[in-house]
Amino acid sequence: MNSSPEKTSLVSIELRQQIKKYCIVGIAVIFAVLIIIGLNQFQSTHLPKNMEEGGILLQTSTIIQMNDTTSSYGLSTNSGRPIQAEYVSSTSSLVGKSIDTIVVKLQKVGIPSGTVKVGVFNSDGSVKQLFDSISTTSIGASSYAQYSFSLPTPKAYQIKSGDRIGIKFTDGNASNFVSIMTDKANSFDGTNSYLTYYTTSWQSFTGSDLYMILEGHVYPTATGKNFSILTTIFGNNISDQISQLKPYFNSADVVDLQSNQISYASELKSKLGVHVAIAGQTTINLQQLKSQAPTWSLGNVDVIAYDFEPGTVPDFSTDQSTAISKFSQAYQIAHSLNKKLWINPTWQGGWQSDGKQWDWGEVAKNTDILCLQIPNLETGARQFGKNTHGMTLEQVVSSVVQQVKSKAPNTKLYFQFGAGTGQTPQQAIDDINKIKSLGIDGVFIFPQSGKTDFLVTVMQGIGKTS
Ligand SMILES: [Ca+2]
Repeated sequence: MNSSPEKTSLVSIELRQQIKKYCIVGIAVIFAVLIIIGLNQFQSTHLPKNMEEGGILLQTSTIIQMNDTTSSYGLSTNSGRPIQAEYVSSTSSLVGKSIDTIVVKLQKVGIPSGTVKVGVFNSDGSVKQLFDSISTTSIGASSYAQYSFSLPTPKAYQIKSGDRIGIKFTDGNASNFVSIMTDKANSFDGTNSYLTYYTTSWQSFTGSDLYMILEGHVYPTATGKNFSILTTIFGNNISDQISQLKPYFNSADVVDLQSNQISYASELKSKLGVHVAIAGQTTINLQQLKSQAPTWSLGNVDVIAYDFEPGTVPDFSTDQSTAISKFSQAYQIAHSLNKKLWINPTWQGGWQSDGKQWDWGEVAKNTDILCLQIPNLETGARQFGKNTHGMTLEQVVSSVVQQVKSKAPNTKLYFQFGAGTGQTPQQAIDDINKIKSLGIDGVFIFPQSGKTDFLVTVMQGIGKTS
């Protein structure tokens, strides 16, 4: 996170929120063309301290199921002895425990080539559950080092009696192999769990263990009234919309206004109890934001929103370092006004020309709220997921959660779902319900102008009430 002179005074302020907006500009000349223009919105929100207990701050917790870090003796793994593992007997303390991460200590000897598989193995040596793989080229030769292998979040594996947890390497030979560290002091779980390796049959060493750390992680998800919603209200009849939305919003939520409707901020706060975000009335660049934002009446505003999407935002770039520079500047602008920053980039815009995707953890370091638009991955996402980058909606969300929560754990993470042409509330409900338990802080529901009914239906469908 960037630092600013105001940061200290904002420590108790939470954020969330954000932006978004789209304006429909109908140019009904001869061609009666409707042009939908995405409006950037900047909003800022100060969240009260007590919001931190209501689904705004969701802390990931780590549960360590095995922690044997005694280093005694290395054992080779190669074609003649392809599996080294910790055996889980029926009385093992590991039975029934959930893990998503395996840590072992490895060293390369000679010049083995191939891939080491890490996970759980069956009695016949086949892979029961692969956690991850590592090429021998990525294993150090000078000394033993810890290597960590994880299932994609939020997947977990529940350990069963008879499991063999470890590594498998079927290449190499007696001179070129992968060595794994063991504990000959049997520090873990007595003879209930112990070292085993496979040659042409399983060999058991009840007085030893692998050097091994097994971890599970819990990604709490707020539910019901505490599930955090970002949304935007625009168009006509703002007061009527506020009245209609009252049963569904509370202090866990952030509602965005465009800067020309900022006068409704006090009504939003008093009637809905939400935090208020503000965005530029039209798509503006950073320089315009910097000059305009101080002129807005920000007294009831908590968050400033900065949109970042192709086609509508002058600052847009697919280059990660360029984008992060923009986010960093926006952060400084928001915090100079004692507001939090909400950025709203698109997942697809995060694919660089070289084919690499942004590291969303690095992006998240430069904002208080990261809301990731997943256009075409929004409602109807499943069709999109099959033909774009080969990732499903759940895989996209899980990968972003892992990056953001590991590098910027204090940044609030949201995904945007919207009401595009021809999309139904049920599609949004189905997709949100698929990903709401994946470790996110909430979702941004973007209705088209004045479509309050859509918003209400979605709120009901995902169980969100005040
Ligand atoms: Ca043991």
